[in-house]
Amino acid sequence: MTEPPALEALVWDVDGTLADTERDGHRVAFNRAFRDAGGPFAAWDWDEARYGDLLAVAGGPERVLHHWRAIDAAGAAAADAPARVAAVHALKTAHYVALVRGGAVALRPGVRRLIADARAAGLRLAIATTTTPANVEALLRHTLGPASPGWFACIAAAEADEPKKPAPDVYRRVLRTLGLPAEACVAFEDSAAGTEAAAGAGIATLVTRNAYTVAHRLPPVMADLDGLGEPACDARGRAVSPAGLVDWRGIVGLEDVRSWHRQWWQRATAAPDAA
Ligand code: XBP
Ligand code: MG
Repeated sequence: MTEPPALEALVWDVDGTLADTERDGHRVAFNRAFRDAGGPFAAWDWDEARYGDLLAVAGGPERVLHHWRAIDAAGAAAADAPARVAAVHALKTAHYVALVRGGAVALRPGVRRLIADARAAGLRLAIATTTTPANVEALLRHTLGPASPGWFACIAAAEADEPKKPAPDVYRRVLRTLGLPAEACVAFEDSAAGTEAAAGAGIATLVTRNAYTVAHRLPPVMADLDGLGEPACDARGRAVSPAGLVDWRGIVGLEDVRSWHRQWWQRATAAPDAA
């Protein structure tokens, strides 16, 4: 068995992982944009359940087009449809940024603590997200402070022509930018698509499920939890151990992340008959 690589970087998903942004942030922003845009969008109003279904489609513009095709295939196929989608999504991003700046979205428990501990320990930080760059900037600045975007060695957000999660492209872009092998990183994700993207890039993943992703079927992960936990509020779930995934409860600290990362790679590199 080869010695597992040292952990050098934490790679964070944004929506649903750093913060529960979808229900009270993105969904509200979309609905406000639909009202502003009028025309074919004037009567649209995504409730929590419909938005939860639409989260299966990565990317806001893609989500709008998917819904439009479902309710009016001819309208969605019109020559001006792409421009209308782009325009309503630009309105949505403006509303989302305003909502974040207005305090509509808070970091999930434990995120601020773990990021601070990782920085103090000299680990590098990165972001791998499907969302629009302006959304990441607004969330980081409003929740972690104006200097916080500079804490991240790489902020990989939605880029034209790059396949979105569950494609691994955004995580591979982070690895290239960091100049690190996948084995030296841990990804933090909330969803099946995000975890598949990280796994596709070969990165061990710690999942913190949320209300929208509680029932997602995941590929193998190093930890499958309901959060990172904080004093008086333990995280619960399962985490890797020499015996495989076992029940775990507590407050996720950097040493837990390091231990799970080490055990994940020990199991991954163990000779098959030793497993
Ligand atoms: C979540 C997404 C994004 C957001 C909406 O990204 O899929 O599409 O829901 O943001 P992740 P946009 O979990 O990878 O952070 O409207 O800017 O796409
Ligand atoms: Mg996510």
